[in-house]
Formats: sequence, C-alpha cells, structure tokens
Amino acid sequence: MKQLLDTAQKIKSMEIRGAGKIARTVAAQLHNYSESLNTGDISQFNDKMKIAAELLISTRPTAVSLPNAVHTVMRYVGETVEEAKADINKRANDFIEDSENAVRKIGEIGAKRVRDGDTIMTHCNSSAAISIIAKAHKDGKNIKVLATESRPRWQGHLTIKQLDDEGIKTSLIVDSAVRYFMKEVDIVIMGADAVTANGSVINKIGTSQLALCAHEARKNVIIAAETYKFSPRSLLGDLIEIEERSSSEVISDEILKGYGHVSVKNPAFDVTPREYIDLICTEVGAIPPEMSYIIIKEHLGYSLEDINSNVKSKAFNQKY
Ligand code: RUB
Repeated sequence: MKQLLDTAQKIKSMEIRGAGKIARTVAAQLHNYSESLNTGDISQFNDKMKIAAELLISTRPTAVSLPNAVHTVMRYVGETVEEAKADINKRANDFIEDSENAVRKIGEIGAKRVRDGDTIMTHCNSSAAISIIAKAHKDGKNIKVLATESRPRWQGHLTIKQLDDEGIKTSLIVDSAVRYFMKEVDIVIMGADAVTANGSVINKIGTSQLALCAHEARKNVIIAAETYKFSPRSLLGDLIEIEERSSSEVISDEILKGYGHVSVKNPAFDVTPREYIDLICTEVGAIPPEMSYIIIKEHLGYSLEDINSNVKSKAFNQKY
C-alpha cells in the first residue's frame, strides 16, 4: 500500500509526469500492488484492486491515458487470486510494451513529415513528439528545434536536455515568443494528453495558442499521440476535465498573501480545436483529426453501449 500511495503522490506532484509515462507507471503499479496482496480470497482481492485503481485514476484528471491504462489492467479475469495475479501481470506488461512500441512507431511515421533543413517548434515535454524529432535527426535530416520553456513547470528544460543528449541543435524560447519566432518555423510538433471524438486535442497550456499562431502563419501542426490517449467517453459528450493546479506554481504564497484583490488562475492544459491541427500521428497511422471518431470506434473498438454500460465500476470491455 505504501508504494501505491507513493506512486499516487508522485503523479499528483508531477515527479512522474507526461501522459505516456503516467500510463506506463500506473500499469506497472497495479501489477506491483496485486503482487503485494496476501489474501487468498478473490472477492477481497478484487475489492482492494478496485480501490487501488480508483486512487490512481484520481491523481490527475486530464490525461486520458491514465484511466485507459488502468481500465486495460483492471479487465483482468481469474477465479482465484493466483489466476487474477497472472492475468494482471500479463496485461500490465503487454500495455507497457505496446506503449513503448507505440512511441517508437510514432517516431518512425512522424519523422517522414520532417524535411531536411526544417525548423521544428515544440511545446512542453512530450516523449511522443521527441520520438519524431529524434528519428528525423537519426535519419540524417539537418533539423533545428525551438522549444518553449512551458511555464510554470518548465517542462521545456526537460525537452532541451533530451534533445541535447540526441545532439540536436535547439533554442530555448519563452512561451510568449512563439508568434515572434513562427516565421522561422517549418513544422510544429507537440504531444497530447487527450484526443476527443471530434478531433480536438488537449495538451499543455499554451498548445492552443501555439497552434493558432501556426495556423495564422500557414505552418503545419502535427500532434503525436498514442491511441490510448483517445477518449472513448468523449463519444458520450463528456468533456475532458482541465486540471487547475496550485497558485504556488505561479507565485509564492507569501507574495500572494500580500495582495487583497489578486487571485491566480493556473490551468495545466488547454483545448486545441481540430481546425488548427493538420495531422495526428498515432502508432496505427498519421490521421487527420476528423478521423478520431474512427480510432475510438474501430481501432479501440468502443460502441456507445460499451461506454454507457461501463461508466465507472466495471472496466471497459474493449481494448482500453
Ligand atoms: C505533459 C504534456 C505532454 C503530454 C504528452 O504535461 O502536456 O505534452 O502529456 O506527453 P504534464 P507524452 O507535464 O503536466 O504532465 O508524449 O510524453 O505522453
């Protein structure tokens, strides 16, 4: 239980962050937790697993990869605790392996859209977006990257470190310089925390501003997103909750206390409408955002009935 609580806390505090990494972490954690349960009583085991699943899902509300990963593992079957543990082990490992392969495949597919000599702009820190950039570089393309700082949590610093390790020429820019630099940009590549049925993309705050600037300047925007970031519940009309984080990420509590009329708003994500997105690069292909519905229905295999009948308790009975 301690390890489970630690992991939940690390996701909340963003020590573990990024939609893909969060998904892989919760899958591994559910497996570890199941192994730590001593009971031989299957219904007691199931109850404990459900509590663990709910705890992990409650850590951050926006990344759809998190509930999708939890539901994948929680579809385990088993008449006995041993059978259930074995199935959880398999599901968690398969999910992690699929996820890592998906990020690699996205790199291979997306890199074909990057041309020799391109300047790429990216935002925040997305392993899927970096997979594309790194593959284009490995393929011998002479590319440059403009990476935003991504305040208030500075994920851009992680990005420049990763790109530097790959030997990619990178400039760090402040978030407000996005439009200033857009004329130098050939292509924008960013990640996603969620993709809805209508092709909207939810990603780090500032993504929609950047996409709008790119649209104005007629520059292509590619979103790198594994299919487990697509939201089945958006088919029901559910909106993705935008996480609002603490004011202390933006200004110290002490300074804020000194003001009588000031509050801080700190949404962690925003929504980019599909009109500003040229392509969503998934592991099953590069698709126009309008095809998101098909990914949810045909690739992930959801019907409205499945989603309706699985609102909370029972895990989704399809792929994710
Ligand atoms: C991270 C973020 C990333 C997506 C995709 O936000 O917005 O762009 O999660 O990342 P936070 P990846 O830092 O708040 O978690 O491609 O690695 O899944």
